Amino acid sequence: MNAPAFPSVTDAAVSHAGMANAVRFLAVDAVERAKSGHPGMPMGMADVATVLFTLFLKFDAADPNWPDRDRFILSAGHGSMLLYALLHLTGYDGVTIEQLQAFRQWGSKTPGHPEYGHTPGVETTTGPLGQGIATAVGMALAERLMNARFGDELVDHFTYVICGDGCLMEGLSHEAISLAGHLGLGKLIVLFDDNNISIDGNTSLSCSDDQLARFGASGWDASRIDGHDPQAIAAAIARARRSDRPSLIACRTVIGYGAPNRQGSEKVHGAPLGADEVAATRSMLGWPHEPFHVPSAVRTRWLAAGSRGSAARQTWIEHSRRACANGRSAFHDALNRKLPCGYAEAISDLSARFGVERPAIATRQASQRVIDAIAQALPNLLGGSADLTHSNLTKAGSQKPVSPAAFDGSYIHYGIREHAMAAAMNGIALHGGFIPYGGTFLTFADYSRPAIRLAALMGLRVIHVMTHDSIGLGEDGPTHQPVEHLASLRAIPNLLVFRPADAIETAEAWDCALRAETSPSILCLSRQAVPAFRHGGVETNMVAAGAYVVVEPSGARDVTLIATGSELSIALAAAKLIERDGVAAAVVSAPCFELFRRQSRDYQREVLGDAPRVGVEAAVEGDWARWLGDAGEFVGMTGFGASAPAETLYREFGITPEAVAEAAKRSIKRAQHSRVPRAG
Ligand SMILES: Cc1ncc(C[n+]2csc(CCOP(=O)(O)OP(=O)(O)O)c2C)c(N)n1
Repeated sequence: MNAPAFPSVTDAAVSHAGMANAVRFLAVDAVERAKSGHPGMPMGMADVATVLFTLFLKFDAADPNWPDRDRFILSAGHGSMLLYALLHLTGYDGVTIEQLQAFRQWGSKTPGHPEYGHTPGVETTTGPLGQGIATAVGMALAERLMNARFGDELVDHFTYVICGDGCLMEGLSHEAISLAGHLGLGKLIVLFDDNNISIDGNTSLSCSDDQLARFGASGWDASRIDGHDPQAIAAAIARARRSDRPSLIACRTVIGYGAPNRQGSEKVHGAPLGADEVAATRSMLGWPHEPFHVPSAVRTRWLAAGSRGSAARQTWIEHSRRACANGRSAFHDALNRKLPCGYAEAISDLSARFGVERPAIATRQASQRVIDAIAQALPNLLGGSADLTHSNLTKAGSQKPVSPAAFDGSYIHYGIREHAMAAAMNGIALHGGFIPYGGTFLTFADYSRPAIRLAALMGLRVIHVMTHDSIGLGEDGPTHQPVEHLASLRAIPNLLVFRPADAIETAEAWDCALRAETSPSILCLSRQAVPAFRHGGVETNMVAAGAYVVVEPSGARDVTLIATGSELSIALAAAKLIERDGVAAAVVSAPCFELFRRQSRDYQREVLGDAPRVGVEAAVEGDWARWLGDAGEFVGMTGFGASAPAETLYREFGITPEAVAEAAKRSIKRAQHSRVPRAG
């Protein structure tokens, strides 16, 4: 817990300046070679990063995934070369000098912005400003939660963030800072690149915030230092590590430090310096070396920094071995991404019960029953809601709220901070040890969308429980009624958007989401009750197929009705209506387009059939057309909803069994018409 004894940063054989300049010039040379990138930030923050990595950061380059390592988040992702230079110099496998020379090129380990899972040592994908700091809040929270469960010997690390003015101007930072301050995340330390410059010029163009006062008001320790004075940097970090509050260290720096004609100006933010300025910088900083050359004494000292944590890691391995002396341990179970056997039993018992009871309840209520049924079998399930717990029905009876005095809890009251909730859940998933889920209304998915997109890009198992999923929510009106959200969320690659139609499908959707180790999920759930249509006794998870046949007529199909969620019962009623007129309709439930897309062509054809198709969903059409074909028709919304009881809205907006029946008949006619060969 105490600050490490650090040598005077100037009395080692290689000076601090030599170490920091190695970082600076790798960044300068890589940006120059790529002819694009951001040299200013790495040049400005090289001193801070050097002090952090050589004296404080607990890490071992030989094992980038050691669970008790400190986390380092480069929230200012545009300064990616700062991170790549550090990873290279400290000896991360694969981050070679050739990779730095291939900065921003196809297939390299050094993409424009840091990408999780692509480069060892990159803890999260950053680039959209503000995401890194908010993700880090989730990591720091996960650390405390794990610490409360497993103790200092197994979990005791810091989360460090480098962010810039841009991250702090983003609204997301406010939510994140506020949440971290409330929870008293003392092991979160933010190093703010306080250089007063962003792309347009001086930050005074657009911002007059007193950042220290702002963080102070949210319960942080906040101080300002000279970001080029290694002693001051070290002292501030040491102080921050002793604090029981999160800490902001505003590091006053000069962007592009050392570039004589460009430093301190926006000109150095996001463009190569150019050959003349690079030469002038070499001369000003006393760095006569060829591009990409690091003198061996400097290299040796950096590599030593990279293995500084080796002894701590060995000690941790011993502790970890002791923890599972009897073969298994709760700690290792938590880190294991596989679901325990107890979970499988709990979820299949519940599905069977739903099959017998056939409850006509809202899918959000079914979800509540799922959570209650699995919470104890899944001790690493970490729930929460953005202040809609009683509407989202996200809290299991057994879950205790998390608070600064109770990190052993497993339910987070995120407050009305949807975006920070989504980003923090990403951080929790990245940290390891938990499966996070969090609730809000589907219409507010837009507030969290940037973080959801990053979860999909990173392939994180994060579960969003989004209730009140259509006009079916009724009287709250069009502000609260999602219409375009399903379509827009389905457009995000690798995001599983589920819209279950009854209690059994809800249990199956939860099961899919929990088993999706490399995809985030959104469970879109109804406020209003829906009838049960599935019977018990089906062992297979039907939702996992994305879409499946619910009703198959005995003879050939005249039409196929495809619906999701609360509209499935409308499709089923429509099928009965047209049956009276001798029309044979199949009914397909399509709870997850993305999973259906992943099925074989044969299976898709089998489900969709050759007959004309009608889609039913109380939302805008989006990409339904791809499933409906030329003759098909969509019954849904074409604009915003309105404030009225749900039944009135369904009637007024024409989403009824009668309307579906009419659409079916029209589709059949259209199909027949198109089959008649044209004369002449
Ligand atoms: C959400 C978001 N908006 C805009 C951008 C484009 N952008 C990249 S860096 C930057 C300016 C950041 O300024 P600052 O954090 O002060 O970085 P510095 O100039 O000090 O490197 C902007 C607007 C972005 N990456 N993310």
